[in-house]
Amino acid sequence: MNIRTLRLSLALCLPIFASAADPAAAPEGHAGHTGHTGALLGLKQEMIAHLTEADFLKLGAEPNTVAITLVATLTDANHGMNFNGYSHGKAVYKVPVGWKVKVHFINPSPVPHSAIVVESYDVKKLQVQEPYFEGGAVEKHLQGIAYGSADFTFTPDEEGDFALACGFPSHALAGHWVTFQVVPADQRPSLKLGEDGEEKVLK
Ligand SMILES: [Cu+2]
Repeated sequence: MNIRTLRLSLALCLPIFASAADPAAAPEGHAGHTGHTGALLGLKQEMIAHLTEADFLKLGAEPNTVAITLVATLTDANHGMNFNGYSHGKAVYKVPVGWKVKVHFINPSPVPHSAIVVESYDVKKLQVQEPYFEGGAVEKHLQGIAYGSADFTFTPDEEGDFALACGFPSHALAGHWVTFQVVPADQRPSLKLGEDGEEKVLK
């Protein structure tokens, strides 16, 4: 790992994230979420105002497909380096092997973020060049996207522990990832939000 590069990229992020540290200045939260301080993070609220937790994981229109909406910086948790408000793997997606996964990535913030599916231990790397499953990343995931959205689709063909991680260098190391488990084909897709959350299974 190149520590100098890491320090530099963290230093570039800190002035923006540091301004979000004062919870007393937080405006009203996003419906259904706590700790949402979008104004301080410079979020374009219109990009996420329509979303609810039900959008985070849905069955797709076709059989054996799921649709995931992944919002970078939905809240100020982990200095904005979260997906749907969760970081450090603390939201857990489970998808059966062989199902097609359509991801709608949204970043309403001015700080570039991205999304890429990686093996779980790869979140400790400064950067990952390629997604583990073909198609499993936004384009130019190392550059990231600010104030934008992107879609990608992949079909995991192997069970195991993976992560949906931010591909912008150093962000996954800082906790910008959620857990993505590919489970046996006879299980149903599910999502658990937070360590104390209830696992919601899609019927
Ligand atoms: Cu990020």
